[in-house]
Amino acid sequence: QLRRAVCPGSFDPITNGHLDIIARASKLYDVVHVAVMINQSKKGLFTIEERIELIREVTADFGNVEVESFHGLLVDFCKQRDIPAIVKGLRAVSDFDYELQMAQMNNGLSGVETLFVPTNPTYSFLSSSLVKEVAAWGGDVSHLLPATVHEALVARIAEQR
Ligand code: COD
Repeated sequence: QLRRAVCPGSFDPITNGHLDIIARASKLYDVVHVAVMINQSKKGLFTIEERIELIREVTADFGNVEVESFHGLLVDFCKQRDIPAIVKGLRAVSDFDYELQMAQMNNGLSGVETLFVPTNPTYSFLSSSLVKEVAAWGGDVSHLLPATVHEALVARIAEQR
């Protein structure tokens, strides 16, 4: 039986920090599912389809990453696909409180385990929202995103002006 894990998130858009966690998970598991979780209360800069497309492009070389969106609870995504493990990056202690709550809630709901991978220190300050803010004000974020994602971000910001 294939060993599966999921890397969930909003990925609006995917950053080098996300990509580092997905790459490391893809070496530990046979199949890594990347789940773009739909949150109707948050309107993103990119549509769900655009996020999926960008993630597919930058994870294609890994060979064992499947990307899809999901509307609902992460534990239901896992149940439907027989995924026993959630892999998450931990950036700093500030992430810990909320991540621990979610890990415990998810485990209580369905028994799914959460495994934390310590963030590469190069990306410990990096989040999609900071990248969008800095880019919107003209700051250079090209070193924080895969090249195709950076191009898409710059284009989207230009469109919005
Ligand atoms: N370095 C390493 N890892 C990173 C970095 C970085 N710089 N940035 C992000 N990550 C990792 C983290 O593990 C993070 O959790 C994940 O990538 C996703 O990040 P984001 O910002 O795209 O996504 P979030 O934080 O909005 O994702 C939250 C979820 C969508 C995972 C969560 O809300 C969820 O599971 N929602 C589904 C509904 C549900 O089941 N709710 C109940 C939860 S108990």
